[in-house]
Amino acid sequence: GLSDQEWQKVIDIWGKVEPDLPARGQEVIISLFQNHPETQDKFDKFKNLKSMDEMRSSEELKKHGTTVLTALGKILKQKGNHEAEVTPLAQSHANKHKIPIKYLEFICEIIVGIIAEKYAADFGPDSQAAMRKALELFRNDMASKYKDFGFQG
Ligand code: MNH
Repeated sequence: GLSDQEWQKVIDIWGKVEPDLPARGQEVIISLFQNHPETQDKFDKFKNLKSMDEMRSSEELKKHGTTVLTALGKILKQKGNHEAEVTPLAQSHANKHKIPIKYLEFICEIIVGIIAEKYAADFGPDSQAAMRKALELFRNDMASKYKDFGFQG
């Protein structure tokens, strides 16, 4: 798990990101699709978006980015006691959306990269390491639920 200080770093940096969730969420989803095109095929509602222009002007994509980061923020704020949040998310992502754990690794890496780019002054090496640990914990708990549901992930 994470120490109290590590959780505090995670909570602090998330406090900087939170006012900009729609913009950051949009960037995260677009970067996911650009760097890992296979992830876009998982979205019936986004697979038709081809150019960068189409992605940037999709209000639906921006809304989804906000949904994802809002859910992630809620999970991070639980400081590891996130069973109540992670269980339904694992359920939908395993059984309904069929999202491999590998894709969760992709998005977590992109989230860290975008925070590093946009909040460099507030996201030093210690904060970055703490955030990576928190995201790893989230993914591990998702993976363990996937297993319970019999999804190979
Ligand atoms: Mn994801 C829907 C959170 C990563 C594909 N996602 C949702 C919803 C939330 C959510 C909340 C809406 C409620 C639900 O269906 O459970 N998603 C997350 C979080 C992460 C995440 C917190 C990681 C961080 N999701 C991913 C990744 C992919 C993905 C990675 C695919 C590569 N998610 C989906 C799809 C939907 C969805 C597909 C359904 C979208 C729709 O049609 O509305």
